[in-house]
Amino acid sequence: MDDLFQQIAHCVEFGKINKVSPYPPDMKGQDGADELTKLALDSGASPGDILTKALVIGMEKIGVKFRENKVFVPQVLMSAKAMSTAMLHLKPFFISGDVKRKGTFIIGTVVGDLHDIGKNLVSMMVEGNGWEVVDLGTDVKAEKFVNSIKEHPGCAVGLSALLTTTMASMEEIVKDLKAAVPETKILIGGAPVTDEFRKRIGADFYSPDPQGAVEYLNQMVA
Ligand code: B12
Repeated sequence: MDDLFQQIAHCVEFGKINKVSPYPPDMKGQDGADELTKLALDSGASPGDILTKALVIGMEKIGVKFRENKVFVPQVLMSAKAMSTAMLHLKPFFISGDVKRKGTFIIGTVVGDLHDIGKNLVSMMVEGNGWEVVDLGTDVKAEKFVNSIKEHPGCAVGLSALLTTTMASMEEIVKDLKAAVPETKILIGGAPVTDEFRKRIGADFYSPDPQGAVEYLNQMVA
């Protein structure tokens, strides 16, 4: 089974979705994350093991490569697509409660801001690492974050901002969240955001990339 897990991890790392997918060219015609995940389930592997010993490993590898600028956004999107295709086979087990997630991560781009590419990457990487992700989309007001946090006790929340103007919205939202749900950990990111800014506005964690968010969240539940 370990060999099959390694093959699935490899498919996720290199963005091999399924047999008919032409990407990456050197894996053309081979089974992808889709077929191999089904094979692993049919062979008796537990959905939890497929998630943690195969899919998460592949996503971690691509996350580290992305942080080190060894791969770029399109490769990460292919990996996320391979991972989410495999996840379709596992979803019924998560829904039935047979497999536990690490926790819930709520994410959104702050009010006034419509940029969502970076936010989606963070969302996919966190989900690929075994978290349930609630994506509130873009242009999200504090109230919507607060309502969602209250529906998911013990969750963490991520805020994304890409405009210098919406960094002000981020500051306001952090203030509102700290007042309404002080125990909730707040992660922030987006191109103009810095750790200096995080300290100033009182958020809990800043990362310039999705992998940092994954590592912070994982150590919360370690
Ligand atoms: C694509 C884009 C758009 C697209 C957005 C499409 C979409 N669906 O997202 C469109 C065309 C809609 C757009 C619109 C605008 N844009 Co624009 N846009 C960009 C552009 C080119 C790329 C942004 C991007 O996706 N980067 C790639 C992603 C992967 O990077 P990222 O978002 O930074 O995310 C990474 C990290 O920051 C981190 N991260 C992100 N979020 C989070 C959250 C957490 C919790 C964590 C831990 C990490 C994290 O992880 C990600 C992966 O590493 C940038 C320029 C640039 N090169 O950055 C301008 C840019 C951001 N836009 C800009 C502007 C001005 C605008 C507009 C105001 C233009 C206009 N006059 O209408 C509007 C604003 C609309 C609005 N209200 O939001 C300016 C902002 C200037 C500023 N300092 O404020 C930029 C910098 C361009 C420029 N040089 O002038 N834009």
